[in-house]
Amino acid sequence: MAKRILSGIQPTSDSFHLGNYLGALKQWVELQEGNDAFYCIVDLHALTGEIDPALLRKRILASAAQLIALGISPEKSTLFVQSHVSEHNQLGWIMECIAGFGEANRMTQFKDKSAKGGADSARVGLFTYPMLQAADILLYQAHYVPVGEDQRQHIELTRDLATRFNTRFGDTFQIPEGYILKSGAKIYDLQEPRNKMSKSSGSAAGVLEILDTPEANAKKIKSATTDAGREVRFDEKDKPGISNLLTIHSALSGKKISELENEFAGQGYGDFKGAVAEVVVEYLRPIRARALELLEDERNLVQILHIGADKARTVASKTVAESYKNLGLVL
Ligand code: ATP
Ligand code: LTN
Repeated sequence: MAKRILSGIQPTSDSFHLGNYLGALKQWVELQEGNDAFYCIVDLHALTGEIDPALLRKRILASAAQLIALGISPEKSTLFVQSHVSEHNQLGWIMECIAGFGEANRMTQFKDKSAKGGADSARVGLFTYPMLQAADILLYQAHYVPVGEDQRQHIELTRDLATRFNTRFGDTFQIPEGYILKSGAKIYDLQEPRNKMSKSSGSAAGVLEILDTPEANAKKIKSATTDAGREVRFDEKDKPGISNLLTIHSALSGKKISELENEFAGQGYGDFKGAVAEVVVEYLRPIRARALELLEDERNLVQILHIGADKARTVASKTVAESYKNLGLVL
């Protein structure tokens, strides 16, 4: 039987970057095949940070357009926006009432994020966010949740909450498993190749954005930090910049790193960077064009998302009804 997959991504940047794509979203596209995949733009989670209404709206739509453009098919999978399906809030509250304060307090992402802005200014929503995430997953009875390593603790919490509920109130939820994306490449900042490519902490010149112009991305690659040597060789310790570019080329061109090392033997870094720029630009060109085209017809894009939400709600409402009934609420 087809496995149910669920994952979510926050609409917190104007554009996804190549790290998001190669580390996560490319696997989302692959997992559509042969599985029953639900992919959610988790806009309610994005409210736990600074809220800029105009920007949030723009980013939700841009996220949807990019996901479709990079291969998430609204026919093959269920693509939707979290706030369109109010069952997320309903089950989120139940999860908050199942979770202990102590176990919520152990979530390291909360500790990291609240430490950045000072614990007193962190919102209550940032603290309860993992319980909403558990609801995102359990509503759809997901078997597998593809996420990065940083989300492992939230998946464990989700499993604990589901098991506790099932034991105390009767079988209600599928116990999900994390599908930790190890196979996905880790991509580093072009300017600071020892740091990961990141929308929040990366340097503007070091992040390759999907919606950036081909010229801008080519320029960033050509000015990427490399080492003083001349050899195009994979060596993460001594040649992090060149290694990162080899990883990017290999992930997009499908050529093995050893093949690339042979191909560029005896050539300078300039030629190699030119080749990487071409591979990246040609790969992203149609994706960017399709995303911009989708963004031009906002009504159509929102309609696609509403159709996804209708499909999601059909599954989610059954789970909420079942959990309400098992809790003793009168339906
Ligand atoms: P931030 O650094 O602001 O937290 P981010 O740019 O790392 O954000 P997230 O929204 O945290 O992006 O990540 C979305 C997905 O992309 C996650 O599954 C994460 O593991 C993956 N991802 C993010 N950056 C990279 C990267 N540099 N290489 C590989 N995968 C990445
Ligand atoms: N917390 C995740 C985003 C997220 C998610 C989810 C991932 C919210 N709900 C459900 C998988 C399943 C993050 O910060 N990357």
